[in-house]
Order: sequence, then structure tokens, then C-alpha cells
Amino acid sequence: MENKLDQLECDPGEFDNFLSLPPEYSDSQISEFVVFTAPFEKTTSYRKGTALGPEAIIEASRQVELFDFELGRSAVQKGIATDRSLDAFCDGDYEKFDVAARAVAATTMRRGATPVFIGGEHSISLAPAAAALELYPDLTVVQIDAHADLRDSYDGDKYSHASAMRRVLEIEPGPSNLVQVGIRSGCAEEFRTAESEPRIRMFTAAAIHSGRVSIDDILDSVKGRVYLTIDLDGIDPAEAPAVGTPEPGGLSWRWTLEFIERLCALSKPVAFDLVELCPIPGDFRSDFLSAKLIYRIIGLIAGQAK
Ligand SMILES: [Mn+2]
Repeated sequence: MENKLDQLECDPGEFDNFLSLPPEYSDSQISEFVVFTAPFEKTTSYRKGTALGPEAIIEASRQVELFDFELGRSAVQKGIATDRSLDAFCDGDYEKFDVAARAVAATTMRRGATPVFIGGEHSISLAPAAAALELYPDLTVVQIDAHADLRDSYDGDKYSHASAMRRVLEIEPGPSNLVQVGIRSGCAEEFRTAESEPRIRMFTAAAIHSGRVSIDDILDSVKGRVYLTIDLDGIDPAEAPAVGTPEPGGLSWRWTLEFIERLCALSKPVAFDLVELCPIPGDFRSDFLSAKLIYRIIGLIAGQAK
């Protein structure tokens, strides 16, 4: 073995954190990435269980190779901490969660590190997106999702997962653009909102699949810094079946990777999240896909010049 990292890549340890990293690679004070678990679940409308998402991702991440051979590097030397302090704020009171989550996201970004939120339902994205907006007013929010999440409320709840992006747009001053990718379901009002609000750039799954819309077309709408939010149901349920609302006709794993790689080359996300994994007992595909996707994005961000 050439060095300690080589050895770790080949024979990882047994640690209870994202990627199962030993303390020298997962120190929360100096790591360049901090994975915050956010097992918040209150408003899921179909299959429940997304509160179990974060721990399923951490469990699956033990099987992710630390050497990402497609990137040709390992991002763990930058440090990837796991922080479960928000779990205590995930009892269903969104406003309480929001205050705590904004604070830790802001602290992490202020010291130059990248917060990574793993949900939990999509409502949780509001907090890190708002914290990012406060630091970077020129922010574009890029959303990979089957659903527009533009409802004013759902089941009477303003902080429903189905209203997540509507709340993000209401932040003052708000994002320069909301770029929605992979959309294939929603109520008529959401599509009217998308047409009437100039900051919303919606790219449907149908337009992407037919070739009417290219990755370049989507990236044309990305201005300034980026907050990336990934609702796992944006990816096709054939590849990621463990979501609350599996919509057919989604994005492929390969297309998603290419899109995110090009996005990161254009503008490194200042923070990102992956939400709505709803584990299926005995079927680990989606858990593993989520863990691998998160680590790929970390690798892409780590590889960019600061
Ligand atoms: Mn969503």
C-alpha cells in the first residue's frame, strides 16, 4: 500500500458515518463537506417512510468505493463529516427545524465548507436554500424532481413537500432562477405558476427524453452560484424505486450524472441536498444509488478550484 488513503480505499473501517470514515477524514470542524441528516417527515402523501432515508443512505454508503474511478479520484481526503444534530428537530414542527437547519447550513458555508442535506421529505430544502441565498444573493436553485412542488399549500400545510419550491421562490430576495429538471406531474395551477413566474425555467422529462431540450439549453438558465436539490423521484423508478411517489418516465442514472457533471463544471453548488428516499425493506438499489450520487457530487465539487 502506498499510503494510508490507499489502504483505506481498499479496506474501509467500521465507523457510523457517511462512507464509514475514520475520525481523521470525518472531523466536523475541518472537513470540507458536512452531511446533515434531516429525517423530517410530516406531510408525505402516498407511501410513508422517508424519515428512514438518511440512515439507509449512511448504511448503503459503507459499500460505496472511496475511489470514484469515473472521476479518477477520492474526495475523502477533503474530509466528509456526518452531523446528526438536526435529528432532534425532526419531530414534525417545520419552523423549529427551519431555524436550526438554517443556522448550521450558514455556519458550514461561512467557514468555506459545503453542507449536504439528506432527507427526509422535500420540505427540508427550504432551510439550506435560504441560508445559501443569504450568503449568495445571485443564487440559482436547480431542482431535479418528478414534481414541480409549486403548490401554495397541500393538505392545508404551507410546509408540505408539495410546496417546497413555492416557499423557496418566496424568500426575499429570492433566487435569480429556479431551474426545474425532469418534471412530469403536477396540478394545473403549478404549471400556470411555472408559466407566469419568469424565474421558473421548467424542463420536463418529456422534453428531455424527446431531445427537444439539451443539457446546454438547461444550463443556459443557470446564473451565478448554484443550490442543487435532488428529489430522488426525479430519477426513473426503474433505477430508484424507493420513493414515496414513483412517477414513470424519469431521468436515467447516466443522464443525471452527465447533467450534474456539466452543472458542476459551470458552477460549483455551494450546498446541495438529496431528499425523499423512502427505503423499501430488502431492496437496497435506491439507497445505494443515493449514496453513490451524493459521493459523486462531493467528488465533483471537491475537484473544482475553490
Ligand atoms: Mn419534490
